[in-house]
Amino acid sequence: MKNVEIARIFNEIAEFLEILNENPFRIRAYKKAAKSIESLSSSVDELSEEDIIKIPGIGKDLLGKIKEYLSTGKVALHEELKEKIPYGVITLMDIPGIGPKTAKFLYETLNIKSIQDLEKALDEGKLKGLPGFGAKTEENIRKGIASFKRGIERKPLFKVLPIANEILSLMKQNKYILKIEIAGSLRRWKDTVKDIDIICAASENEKVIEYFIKLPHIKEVVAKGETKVSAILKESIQIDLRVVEEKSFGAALAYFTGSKEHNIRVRELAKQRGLKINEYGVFRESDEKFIGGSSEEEVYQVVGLPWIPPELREDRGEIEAALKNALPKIISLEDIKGDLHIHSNYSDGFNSIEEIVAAALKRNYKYIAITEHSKGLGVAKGLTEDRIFEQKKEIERLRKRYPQIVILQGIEVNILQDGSLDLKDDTLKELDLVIASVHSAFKQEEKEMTKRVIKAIMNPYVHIIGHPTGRLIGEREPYKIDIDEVIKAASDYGKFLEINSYPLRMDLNDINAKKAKEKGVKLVVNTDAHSITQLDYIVYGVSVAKRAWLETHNILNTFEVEELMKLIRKI
Ligand code: DGT
Ligand code: CA
Ligand code: ZN
Repeated sequence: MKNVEIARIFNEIAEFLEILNENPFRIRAYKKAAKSIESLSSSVDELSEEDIIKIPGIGKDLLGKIKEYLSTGKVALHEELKEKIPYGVITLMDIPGIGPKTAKFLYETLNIKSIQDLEKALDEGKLKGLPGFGAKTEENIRKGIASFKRGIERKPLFKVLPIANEILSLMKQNKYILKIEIAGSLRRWKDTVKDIDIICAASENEKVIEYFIKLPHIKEVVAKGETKVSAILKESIQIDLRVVEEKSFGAALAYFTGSKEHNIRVRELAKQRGLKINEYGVFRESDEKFIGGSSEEEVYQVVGLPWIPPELREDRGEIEAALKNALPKIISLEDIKGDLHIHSNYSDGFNSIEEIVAAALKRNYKYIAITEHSKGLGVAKGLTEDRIFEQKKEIERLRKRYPQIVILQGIEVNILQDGSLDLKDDTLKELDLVIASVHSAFKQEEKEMTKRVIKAIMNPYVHIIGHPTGRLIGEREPYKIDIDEVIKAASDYGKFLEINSYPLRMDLNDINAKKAKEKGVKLVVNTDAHSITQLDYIVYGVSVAKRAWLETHNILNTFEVEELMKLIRKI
């Protein structure tokens, strides 16, 4: 996506400017813009100028830079900065503990221009004796490098999926390709992925491979053979393309979709039938005769199984269920009838409620809930009681104007340290829907945090616990909480747990959401959108729901309006 590329360029400009010790406001402006662009769900080249200027943090100057990139593929300022400072110097700042001052100092005193240079300098003892570099600092840098390396091993799904889809659509334009699919953890919608795996069948392998390595995304080809290419993308993601014969396509796709654990189980079943499955097909063990493999259905069928959706292929009971013909009827995007966690510009959201209503109607939603933050500490522009009252009036006006959709006035109320809420019950009971979330004091002990959240569950006006574990993928670990106890309390008090679709959250995750289902607790798949484009994030929450084996009846926002209102006890 163009967005990923522009965000990368803006971030790099900010980092170069930091090294040059430029105006902090200017630096922050680039970082903020990068963040907004990265979280857009439509590509900037599909947006009008008026839409782009509405993106938070984009003014005239940055609009100019975006236009420059869209017409030339480059931003002149970025190019100039790369001339001034070697590119590798800014990569030093990816190491936790190394800021712009240190990066600049290392470059100027030891000509360190990359992480490899830095490791070498450490090993050769060159940092010893430099002003400000004691043994402790050296150790911290080593630790920082190790943690950086661990961090790049896996990337959040949402950073990789749009790039993979873009590559897939470019590949589909090549006439020598007969079939092509994304495989691996990406096809299973795992929340983090190591790399991109693509499988294709081609009429001429060589033509396809040549085309692939010339794609604009490719930074470096690591290995190239007749049937496989490994490369690194500009975003530092590894990608593997495998080209197979058409008759093996299904077998290769199944093999490389994994998971490894799932494949092992399928192969065991094959063995029991005197068959052998590998990436080339299904074979009779006695004489190696080829039995099939052009489609995945064929592969599953020969071992006596129905086709299993990739999201279930984790060896978490799907083989047993499939053998009994009892796979869950997992939900799909079309089952979602509304979004019950949306922020408008009444708090820290970007769009007006009316714009949100229009966007929801475009998605054919039957209902939405506007759920601002409450006034408490730490959250931007949280609503006071007065503002809640003002908003109520506006929502009532909009209800008259848009009778085709139900607009609920909700709130995302903060759960305070002791489990009380930062709005009075008298206020909460006036609202249609109450989500309670933890937004502060993340470092509590497990017991305390569990008690805190359960206390919120016990509040009679709370319907939903928002993003129940607080994790931010790759950025913040979940807070310590006994999720089994939380699920039990939700079951006891008839409350809902959220699957927050915000791609950094995906919280509850698949495993916990499946546990909730097994205890009879209903979930709700919300976006937590802060702009109308973010309503598209719903696909990430739906993917968690699929991986959690959820069916429509397990999810609050798949119900029709009337049932929904009963379930939240409003009629
Ligand atoms: P990740 O770590 O996010 O890349 O996860 P995957 O599942 O995409 O793993 P990856 O890329 O290493 O391999 C893709 C699939 O290929 C994997 O899900 C199953 C299959 N596969 C890879 N290596 C092996 C292996 O040694 N044995 C078996 N049975 N399958 C393998
Ligand atoms: Ca993979
Ligand atoms: Zn929240």
